[in-house]
This record gives sequence, structure tokens and C-alpha cells, in this order.
Amino acid sequence: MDQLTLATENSWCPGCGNFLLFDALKKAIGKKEKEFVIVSGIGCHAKMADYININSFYGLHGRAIPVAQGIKIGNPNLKVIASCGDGDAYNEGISHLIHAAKRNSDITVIIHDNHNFALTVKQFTSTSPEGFKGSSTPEGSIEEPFNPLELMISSGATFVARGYVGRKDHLEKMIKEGIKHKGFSFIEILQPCVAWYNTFEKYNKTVYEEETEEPSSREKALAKAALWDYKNGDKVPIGVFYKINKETFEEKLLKNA
Ligand SMILES: Cc1ncc(C[n+]2csc(CCOP(=O)(O)OP(=O)(O)O)c2C)c(N)n1
Ligand code: SF4
Repeated sequence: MDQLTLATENSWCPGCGNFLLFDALKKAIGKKEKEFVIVSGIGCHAKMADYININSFYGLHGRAIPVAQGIKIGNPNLKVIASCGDGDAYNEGISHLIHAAKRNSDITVIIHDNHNFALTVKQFTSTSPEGFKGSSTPEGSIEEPFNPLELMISSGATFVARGYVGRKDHLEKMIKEGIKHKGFSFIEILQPCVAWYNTFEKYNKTVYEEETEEPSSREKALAKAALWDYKNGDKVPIGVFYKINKETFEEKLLKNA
């Protein structure tokens, strides 16, 4: 067992995409674990706080982000990662996500997007595709999903990226870049849930890596984000979509403190 894994019993389903995500995160953190705090919401994704040998905090469902912001204000030297689910951040805690991006709070948000509320047995979320059949939509969801990358770019995030657990080295790079970025960094991570919505086969065929030539262009970032409309899923770019430098919320807040 590596130094960043605790000996706690792991209850993720065998084959869950969270194992690959966990690996990529640990590699991105490397030997600098004392500089980090991980805050989680509630759900399968959140169990990472139990498994990782790093200072961590369990928030309420949907409330990892305000806790992470509070920790960052309390000790700006820490690197704070909020580890959230799609149900957690896009449904329950959506206003926190939008406002943290708007403030350019200097935290890193990683979303384990498995397109369902997995721990509570397959309810649809904001990124479930139309027609998604789950325990709250037995006839299939009649709603269209939203596009979180477009939302984050429009809300004020200064680093926006997407990764896929099936491309672990690339994902590690995305997480490292997000951590390094000064300001609000947002990484949507495609994380297949083998129990309720197994997207490994689909994403293995449709995900492709693409460098963004001009990451400071908002228009180009939005155009790239729109390439995947979450409906047909035949073209899913991963990589950094948007990156700009801007004074952070904590810098402004603590300037005259
Ligand atoms: C405020 C609140 N609402 C609902 C719940 C019940 N609940 C616990 S975990 C969970 C699902 C989590 O889904 P998601 O955030 O997508 O994470 P996943 O399990 O898919 O990783 C829900 C609805 C809760 N604990 N607190
Ligand atoms: S229910 Fe889905 S997300 Fe949760 S541990 Fe199992 S495979 Fe992973």
C-alpha cells in the first residue's frame, strides 16, 4: 500500500471509476501531502476522504465548497481540494459552486461526474442524459442535462478542464495543473459508475485529448465546451478549456487584514 492510502476498508464496487481517480489524485499530490486538505461532500465520491492519508473534512451533501473556502481563508498557505459528486455539486450545492467560481476563490474543485446520485441508488442528476432510467425516473428523464463547463466559464472560474479516469496520466496532469493554478480551478472528471451507469465503453470510444491553443479566449473555450452537448456523446474533448490570471478572492480579502 502506498503512503497516501489509509488501511480503511474500501467499499467502492469492484471496477468503479473512483479507483482510477483516486490513483491519479494521489500521484498529483505526490509527497507534498502536508500542504493539502481534502474536503468532500456526501456520496460514493466522498469516501475518498476516508481512504486518503491527508488531512480531510467531510462536509454536508453539496456543502464541500463553502467549507473548502473557509479553510483557505483560515490558512491561505494550504492547497485546498473540494472533492464533489455531480449530484453533490450540480444539484444540491449548485449555488455554492457558482459563487465560488464568481469569487475566484483559490481552491480546486474536482467533480466525480458519474451522471447519477450513485450512493442512494441511481437517481438522475443535472448531467444525466435525457431518457436516463433510474430510481426516480423509471420511465426515463424528460429533462436535458446542462453543460457544467459552459456554466463554470460563464460564472467566473479562471481554470476549467475536463479529464477522464480512463486516461489516468492525462487526468493526473489536469489535476496537477488545477492545483498549481492560482484562483478557482474546476475539473470535471468523467467517472463511470459500473453499478448504475457504466460509461467506460462509450467514453473509451468518444473521449479524445485536445490541447487548447488559446486557453485565455473565453469564446474559444465556450465553443470547445459546446462540442459535447451531452446528448449524443460522440465527441468528448478532454484537456484544459480555459485559463486566465486574475486576483483571487483571498488576495482581495486579506490585502488589508
Ligand atoms: C442534504 C442531503 N440530501 C440528501 C442526502 C442523501 N444522499 C446521501 S449520498 C447521496 C447521493 C450522492 O450522489 P453524488 O453526489 O452524485 O455522489 P455519488 O454517490 O454519485 O458519488 C444522497 C442523495 C444527504 N445526505 N443530504
Ligand atoms: S455505486 Fe457506482 S460510484 Fe458508487 S462505488 Fe459503486 S460503481 Fe462506484
